[in-house]
Amino acid sequence: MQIDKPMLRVLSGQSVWPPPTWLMRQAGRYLPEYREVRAQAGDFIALCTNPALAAEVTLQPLRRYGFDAAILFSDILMVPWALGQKLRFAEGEGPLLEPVTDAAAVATFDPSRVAARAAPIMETVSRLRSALDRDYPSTALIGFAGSPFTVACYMVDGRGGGEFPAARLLAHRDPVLFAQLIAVLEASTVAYLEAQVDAGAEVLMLFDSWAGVLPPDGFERWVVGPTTRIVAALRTSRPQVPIIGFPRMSGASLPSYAVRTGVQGVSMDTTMDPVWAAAAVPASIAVQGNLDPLAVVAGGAALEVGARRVMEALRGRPSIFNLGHGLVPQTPPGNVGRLMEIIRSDGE
Ligand code: 1CP
Repeated sequence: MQIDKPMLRVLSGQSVWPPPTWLMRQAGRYLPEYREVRAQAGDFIALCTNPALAAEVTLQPLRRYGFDAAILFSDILMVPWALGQKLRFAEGEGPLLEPVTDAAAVATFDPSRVAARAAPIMETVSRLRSALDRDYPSTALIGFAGSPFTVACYMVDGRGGGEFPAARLLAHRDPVLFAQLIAVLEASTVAYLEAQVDAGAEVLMLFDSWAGVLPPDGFERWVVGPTTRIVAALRTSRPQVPIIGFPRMSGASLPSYAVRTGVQGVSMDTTMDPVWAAAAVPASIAVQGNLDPLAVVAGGAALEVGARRVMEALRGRPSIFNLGHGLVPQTPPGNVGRLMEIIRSDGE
């Protein structure tokens, strides 16, 4: 394990300054070179399951900006896809799935087949690890999955959008069925992430993008419980690999989520006061975040002031600079370059 990588040092509890930096959705539509490969691949699933092209788009932002981490180019919905749920990405509409509404649908899902069906994604991970070892030896490779609750939201509602009325209602109306779906996703996620580690991932991230829609008892049962069990399983089977959790929009629950789930790092969303979070999360757990992605679109004073405010909050504790959510397609690539200059000139 190459502990000299800044990301791995921070996730082992050390402070590194300037903080290692990567950006959620650092590969994607704001980059013209991504749009070119995307057009060549045809549809989005074809891109995610083509190891040569998926590795290429993962590496594109490293060539421009030299981030401290590369994140596998894939999607959280590749787990439902590997479970056999019908999935397509409609142009301009986001993901569309055949909604899961009953026990018969859940019974068709077999977690033990996920890693094998996702073999092309593991091949991408393995190519990426070789490319990093050769060309970017201090850059860490992040593998990821969605957390069970967030993935279940898409599986039950069949689409994105952020409200997920069908999934939230199912959790209330038929908690036994919802728990069965969550259990399938827990087992699938562990197997899928273990396979990513075996292919070369050095850090894992769990995206719980919609954790914030739940009431407190739901947050406990559907977010903290499954995440704690997934982290425990991975810390036992692959103890060398640190895990970052991202319970988006979970507000004041962030520190207790961080402590109780056993993660090595926790990601702050855009709404969170980083000064508060940096103090409230124990210093043995890294914090990651949380510049507003729209400050990167705006550039100028919004970017300078926003970036420096986050930097000041992160100083003196294990931290990773990132955004509070993903880069958006209208981001000018030059503003990402400027952001990296601001971060890297600090402390010189
Ligand atoms: O047309 C395109 O090119 C598709 C746009 C796109 C991209 C670039 C999608 C569809 N997914 C991705 C890549 C992706 N998704 C990555 C790897 C790239 C990187 O970070 O550099 C990752 C980590 C994700 C994770 C993901 N997908 C999340 C969790 C993070 C978050 O943004 O909250 C979620 C919620 C998704 C679902 C998804 N996939 C794609 C879209 C447009 C959405 C959101 C749908 C919605 O709810 O509106």
